[in-house]
Amino acid sequence: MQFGIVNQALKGQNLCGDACFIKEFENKALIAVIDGLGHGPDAAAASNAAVEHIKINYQKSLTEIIKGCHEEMKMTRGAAIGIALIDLESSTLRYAGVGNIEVRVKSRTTIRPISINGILGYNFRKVREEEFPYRQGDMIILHSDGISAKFDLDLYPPEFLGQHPQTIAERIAAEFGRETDDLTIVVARHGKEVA
Ligand SMILES: [Mn+2]
Repeated sequence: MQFGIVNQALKGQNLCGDACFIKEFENKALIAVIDGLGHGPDAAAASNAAVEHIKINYQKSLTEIIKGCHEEMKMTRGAAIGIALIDLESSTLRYAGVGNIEVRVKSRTTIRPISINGILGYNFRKVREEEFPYRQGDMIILHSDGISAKFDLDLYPPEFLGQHPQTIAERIAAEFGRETDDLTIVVARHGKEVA
């Protein structure tokens, strides 16, 4: 898999309240993006608590991981979280999210994973885990609300979307990054883009 990552703190802050975690294992790739409530050290403490939990529990189901993060984050101010699991063996994409982490998928079919409302560590009731087909060349993007809601993959020409995920992540961050929040975007793709 190829990945592109941009994770930057709000201007004037030393710590980023957003965090991300990527793990490749057994023909799978797990991608998590976490946005600690607000910004600064307290937001970073919340998102880092989630990352520490995922680091040692990445092989569990997305539902179990999210429930575990919720328990770990109870002493923090909480966070939004989105976790995608790409399984190259079963050609599937699983997604579960709580709060305002956005997911975009570029595929031949329309795939639109959705996060449910809530704040992990605070008010959270259930997890909804969805499964979609994953084809070689499909591109998955997870981002925090540091990227404007105006961002749309259809605004970019297909030639551009065939470039390396890091190039894509940096351009989207430059063009749709909001100046009032921490920003995280992860772009992932396995193999060449299929038109
Ligand atoms: Mn945010």
